[in-house]
Amino acid sequence: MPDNASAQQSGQPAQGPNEHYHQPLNQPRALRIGVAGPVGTGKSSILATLCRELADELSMAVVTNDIYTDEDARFLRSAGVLPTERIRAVETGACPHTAIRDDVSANLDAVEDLEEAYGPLDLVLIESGGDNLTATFSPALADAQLFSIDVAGGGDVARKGGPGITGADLLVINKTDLAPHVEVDVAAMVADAERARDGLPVLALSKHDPESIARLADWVRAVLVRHRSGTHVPTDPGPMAPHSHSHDGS
Ligand SMILES: Nc1nc2c(ncn2[C@@H]2O[C@H](COP(=O)(O)OP(=O)(O)O)[C@@H](O)[C@H]2O)c(=O)[nH]1
Ligand SMILES: [Mg+2]
Repeated sequence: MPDNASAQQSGQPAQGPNEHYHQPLNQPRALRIGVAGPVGTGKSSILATLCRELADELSMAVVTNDIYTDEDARFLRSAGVLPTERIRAVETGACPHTAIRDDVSANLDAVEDLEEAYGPLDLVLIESGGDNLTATFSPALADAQLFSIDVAGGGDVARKGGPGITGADLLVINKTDLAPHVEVDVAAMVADAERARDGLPVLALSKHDPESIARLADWVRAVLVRHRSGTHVPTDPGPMAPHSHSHDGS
């Protein structure tokens, strides 16, 4: 149903399972959302959660990036949240951050293959390999990006900055259910993050907290509305931590 629902929304005729689809030139391609952040902060879990929440209303696919394995793709396939063939792994070799930032061709090929095979797609989620704490997506690959940190990393992570924390379209402070166990004050962590982000949104999330999951899904829906109306502008959080100095020659 999601394929047909999407096709009808976009004015395309509904298709049978064996028909081959080509993206019409005048139709916006799928929204591509990147999910970055340090290893273990819950990126794969966020992808699984979003698939669970949105796959009934949107036609979706997933691309994962791993150094030598397809571990993340296998986790997501076994979670049963999307048809397995809609989950592709890009094996990046030594530098997963390069594959999402400097040379995004393998990722773009994976996204385009998925669109060709299962299109029209509404949403493609891309998980970063996460070998680098500050890795961010190139806007040539991700239209919008979410950066994930977790309370288990300590309450001061949000204050330490870095391009994902300060500039990603959404900062997720994940695993809030663990906060009491690691003596972190979630409200203070959110406030620190908000100060670092100059008005960009911050979301306290736990896979065990349905309200927070609903807010995450609503953020994706809102980006999709802007993407479809042509008002969403992909931005680059930047390759390095922000710094301030004058460029006016003074
Ligand atoms: N308690 C708790 N654990 C979580 C949450 N999200 C993810 N995890 C766990 O954190 C670990 C790492 O998650 P994963 O999604 O693989 O992180 P990734 O390396 O960033 O992709 C796994 O054991 C998850 O079950 C959460 O909201 N709460
Ligand atoms: Mg993962």
